[in-house]
Amino acid sequence: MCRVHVGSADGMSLCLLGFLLHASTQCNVPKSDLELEGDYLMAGLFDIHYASNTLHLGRPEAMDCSSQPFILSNYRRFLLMKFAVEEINNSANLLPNISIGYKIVDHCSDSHSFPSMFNLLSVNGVVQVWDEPHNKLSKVTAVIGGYTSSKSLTVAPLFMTRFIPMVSYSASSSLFSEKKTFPSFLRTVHPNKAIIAVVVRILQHFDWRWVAFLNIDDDYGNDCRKLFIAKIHDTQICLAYTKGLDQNTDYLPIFRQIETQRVNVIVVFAPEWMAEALIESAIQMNVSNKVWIGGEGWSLNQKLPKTKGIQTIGTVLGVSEPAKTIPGLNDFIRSFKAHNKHNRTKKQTPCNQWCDCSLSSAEIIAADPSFSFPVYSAVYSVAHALHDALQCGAGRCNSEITVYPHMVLRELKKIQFTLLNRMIQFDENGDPRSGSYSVVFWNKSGDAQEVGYYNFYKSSDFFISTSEIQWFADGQVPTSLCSKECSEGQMKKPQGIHKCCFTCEICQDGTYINVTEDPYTCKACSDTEWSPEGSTRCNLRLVEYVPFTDPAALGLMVISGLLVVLTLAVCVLFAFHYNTPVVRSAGGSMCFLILGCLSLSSISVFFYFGKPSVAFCIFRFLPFLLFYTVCVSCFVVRSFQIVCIFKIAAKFPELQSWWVKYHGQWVVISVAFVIQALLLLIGYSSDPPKPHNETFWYLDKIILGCDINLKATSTSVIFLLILCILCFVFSYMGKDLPKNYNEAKSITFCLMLLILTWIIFATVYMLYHGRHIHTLNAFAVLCSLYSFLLWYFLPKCYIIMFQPEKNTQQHFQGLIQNYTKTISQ
Ligand SMILES: *[C@@H]1O[C@H](CO)[C@@H](O)[C@H](O)[C@H]1NC(C)=O
Ligand SMILES: *[C@@H]1O[C@H](CO)[C@@H](O)[C@H](O)[C@H]1NC(C)=O
Ligand SMILES: *[C@@H]1O[C@H](CO)[C@@H](O)[C@H](O)[C@H]1NC(C)=O
Ligand SMILES: *[C@@H]1O[C@H](CO)[C@@H](O)[C@H](O)[C@H]1NC(C)=O
Ligand SMILES: *[C@@H]1O[C@H](CO)[C@@H](O)[C@H](O)[C@H]1NC(C)=O
Ligand SMILES: *[C@@H]1O[C@H](CO)[C@@H](O)[C@H](O)[C@H]1NC(C)=O
Ligand SMILES: CC(=O)N[C@H]1CO[C@H](CO)[C@@H](O)[C@@H]1O
Repeated sequence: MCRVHVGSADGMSLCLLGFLLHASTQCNVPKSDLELEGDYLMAGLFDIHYASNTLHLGRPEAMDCSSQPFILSNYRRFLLMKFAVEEINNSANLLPNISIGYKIVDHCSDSHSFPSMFNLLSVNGVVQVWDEPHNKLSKVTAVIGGYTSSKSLTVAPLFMTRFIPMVSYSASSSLFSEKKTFPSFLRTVHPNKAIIAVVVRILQHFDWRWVAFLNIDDDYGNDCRKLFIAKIHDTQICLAYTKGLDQNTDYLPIFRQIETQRVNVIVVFAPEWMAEALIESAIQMNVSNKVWIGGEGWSLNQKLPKTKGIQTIGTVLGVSEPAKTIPGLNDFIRSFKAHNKHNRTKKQTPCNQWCDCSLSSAEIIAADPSFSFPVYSAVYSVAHALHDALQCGAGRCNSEITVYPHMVLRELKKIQFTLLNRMIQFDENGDPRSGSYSVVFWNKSGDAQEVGYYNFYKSSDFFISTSEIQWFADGQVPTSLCSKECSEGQMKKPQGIHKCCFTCEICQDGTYINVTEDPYTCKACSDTEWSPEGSTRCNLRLVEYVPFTDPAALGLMVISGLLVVLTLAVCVLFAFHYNTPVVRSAGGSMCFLILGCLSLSSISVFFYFGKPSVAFCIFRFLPFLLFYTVCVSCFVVRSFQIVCIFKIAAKFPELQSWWVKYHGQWVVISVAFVIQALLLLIGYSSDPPKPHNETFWYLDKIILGCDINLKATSTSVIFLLILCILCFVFSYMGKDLPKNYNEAKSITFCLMLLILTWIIFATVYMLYHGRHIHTLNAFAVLCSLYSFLLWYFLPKCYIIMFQPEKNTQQHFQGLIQNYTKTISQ
């Protein structure tokens, strides 16, 4: 039995803390496969057996590993170390004339392996604690191992305190990159960060966003999970389900949960033995149609891909270090087995350096080859460091130098050599500086077929050959989504805590969605843009207005020019026949004022076209409102006078004399003009009309127009309206006056036309909102002007020119006499 005696202290229970005291270990070590004498020793930690942590012992004692379950792949790794040491030993270039030996420990238990560790550190059964002469130091210059992160964490402090380099071939937890805590820890395997990056790349490549993550509940598995969650944080991947597993886990509820959540992709980070249990129970429980993504621990497993029913669970992908055959290893294993055919009796089991391994060489060769190269390169790294520390070269080494572990550590950090075409070099954290990963697929013949790679240190190039993978779903790449992706133009409305679960809602018109920016909100388009329902972008609205070159605009401007010409012609005609009764009865000099105002009003028409500016908007309404008011007030006065002459004058003669005396007509017209001018001035100065972009009626257009502020302009419009009504009332009162001598009748008719025009315009305005509403508005203005010109002035021109017999004093006298006769009857 391997016993640990506490020397100067008196408590046996302090055994495990013995390294603080002056402790000694006593192991009578017989010749074993796990040990080799040499000038310098390497320790090797290999989990050849596996003892569960739940094993409880009654007292502190070393564990007998050989009775625990055997792990074949680790046995192969142990043989690989043996092979590497032998190769180095026989090499003429590396460490010439120096022999290296090893002490390999079966590191089967996490908590019960301290005696073996103390054995490694001891010299002649004594563990040095204080700074004592160097000659009493252990011959162990470096440790190769350990295998799992947890076990490495437990024993690392023993080696760290002495700066004994620990080169692990498999402990990938991120913790070991922390050089403050693990100053002499290096590794030839990539830290978990790297493999998690590959797994996430695979998930992204196949667009799997709804995944489950199962991990062994230890330092390795939990580190992987932590890194995975951090890595997917900014991606579209959601972690639907996660669970830490141990050997007592009941898998049934886990698979049920995964099934209810409809997760189709399961990432598993577990060691070989756990993955075997997991996959076998998945087969048993009829789990089907899943994609499994394995970590390095089991992706190159040799037994599982050949298990019966493995095809039913779905497709298995894995990430592993690239397959690398170590030349000569298989021959070595065969010859080793040939020399060790005889059964050895299990005599003494010193410090777990015993293996009763009656296996055939074929079985060993076929074991899981993962971590082969890391083991091989770890041994070589230490040898190279030792080589450098001993200043070896040209067939001999400097024999004066005594090498201590810290010297090996210093050299290890600097080494740089090529092994099997691969560069071996450590970065400042003791992690490998370069490397790559393979993506493997478990094919129908039960092999891990390489289908892709990931080169993460150089340019992060990633490749995966989808066509080589035979999916369970008839060649279709399986999907794993919580909710189906929304179709274009739809926004995601989150449901629950996961960003992957949502319902889709179509974006309303006038809004758009840019999924690369934010898939969860429909953004509103700006005022100058538009979009139909379900848009991914906004379109510029079409800017519309009536340009001067528009045919309708040209036509209206010509007509309005014609108006000016006509009024001028009428003016000339009236001026030549100024003293005739027709002109007199039409208003005499007032006619010129009316005609002038009609011409001035027509200025407005020109400002209905072109791109509106503030000035355009002002001139669009101002001339018409102002001068048309004057026109209408003239007609008010005319119709009032007619009524007055024939009806009121008789009853109120003093009113008529007052009217004549004070030029009542001009007073009224001036007052109307001043009132309207003031109203417009106040209205426009408080809030002048501005260009207005009409976007309400048409989704895809902007109609440029003027913003008529009703508050500011309504008073002047109402004033004009009142004048019109007055005019209408007066002219209507005179509708039964003498035939032919009847301005009142034509004024009524003009006003009727005017009102009709604007009623029609108002109706159209309510129904039609296109750009030609402005053309129609100009047309309505022209109609208002022409109605007076055509129906009031033109008949008089006709009489002047073609019926001069009616344009005589006698004719008028006769008419009036006739009228007075009918009145008096
Ligand atoms: C090899 O080492 C032995 C002692 O370890 C020494 O006697 C011998 O000279 C060395 N040979 C060479 C070539 O250095
Ligand atoms: C799996 O399927 C087999 C046969 O199809 C059935 O006998 C067995 O009970 C099923 N197991 C479970 C856990 O559903
Ligand atoms: C070795 O032991 C196994 C059983 O442990 C036995 O079957 C086998 O015959 C033995 N071989 C020799 C050479 O003794
Ligand atoms: C499976 O993969 C192995 C190794 O890559 C290959 O030799 C074999 O042909 C593959 N089998 C099938 C059915 O593709
Ligand atoms: C969406 O947003 C991205 C990032 O802001 C931008 O590069 C892209 O052009 C946008 N797509 C569209 C259609 O506007
Ligand atoms: C109206 O639209 C025109 C043309 O798109 C633009 O230049 C102007 O700034 C807009 N005006 C307002 C008030 O939005
Ligand atoms: C155990 C072993 O292989 N030892 C070898 C070490 O290397 C020398 C030559 O350098 C051999 O003679 C030993 O047999």
